[in-house]
Amino acid sequence: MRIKTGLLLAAAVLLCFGCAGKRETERETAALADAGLEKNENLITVGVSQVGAESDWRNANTRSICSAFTPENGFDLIYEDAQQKQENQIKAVRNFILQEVDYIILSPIVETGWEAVLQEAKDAGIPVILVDRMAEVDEDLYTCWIGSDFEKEGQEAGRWLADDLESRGRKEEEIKIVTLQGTLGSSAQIGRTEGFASVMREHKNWTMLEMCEGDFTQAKGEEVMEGLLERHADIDVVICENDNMAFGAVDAIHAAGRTCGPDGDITILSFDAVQAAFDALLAGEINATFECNPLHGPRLREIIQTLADGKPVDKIQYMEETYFDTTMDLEEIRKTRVY
Ligand code: GZL
Repeated sequence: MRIKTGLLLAAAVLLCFGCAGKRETERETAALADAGLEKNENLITVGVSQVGAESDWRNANTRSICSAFTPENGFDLIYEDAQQKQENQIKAVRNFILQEVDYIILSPIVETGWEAVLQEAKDAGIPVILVDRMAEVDEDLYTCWIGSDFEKEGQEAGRWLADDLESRGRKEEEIKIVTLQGTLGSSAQIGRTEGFASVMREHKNWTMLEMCEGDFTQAKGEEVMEGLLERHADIDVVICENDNMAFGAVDAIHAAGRTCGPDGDITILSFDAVQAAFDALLAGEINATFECNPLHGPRLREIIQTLADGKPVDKIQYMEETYFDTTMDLEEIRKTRVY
């Protein structure tokens, strides 16, 4: 796996030699070799632009991808962490193009703003595979997308809440809800928000008091939940659009002297189902978490190997997912999970 400074060196080298993006002179090749960036023609070079390291889910996703694209598996991986900034992802994709990688894998932090750079990748003849989140572009600008059905995840959470309220004899009760949203404009946030809203519309006695962006991080989740508790004394349910925000929400609820979880006065529903969420379920701090499978690495490797063999791949590919709550044998279940 090559490092970021190498990308900058490559860009500088190619800019010095007239970066038509083609290594046509021996000097370019020698300069890139000096920078430790010569392309190993025996390996498939894959440039990966990752959102960041904002959550346990993201780190599990990164581990899955990086362990799939190794030299032993026939790959040369160039990995770029965008630190949750779209401009860093766009720079990374442009660097991948300069280095003439064989494939680009991109997890778009938000859905908009990708048309130009993905057109550049297409003009350079480099296939782009979108992973995890979607980009709002013409579908001829990416080869395929693999990820989760976020709207279905949101609907599952809504249906779980309806069943839980009914089991508690609260089916007709006025229920006050707040939402900690993920990064606004990201596919996960858009889908989960809309999916839950579609079920809310079936329950006229449910009210969404307020939705605030928690950016998928624990710190922001805690900060946002503090504000919500100050503004609303009557919260019954908190929808957290990922586990890390849920952990922050739990801390804020406890700090405010309130209780949450199956035996508390505030129900907490979350998404991702990372190992720490199992800890929170077992501690009785949250009620349920809706799985978002981050293990894209093996599927991505299979996709690239299929493309490298000149065979077609499905345009849209969903991951298998479920949910977990405190009625289940969580200690047994967690033993079978790798994230
Ligand atoms: C979902 C992914 C989201 C996770 C968060 O596929 O995009 O981003 O739910 C992560 O934990 O930050």
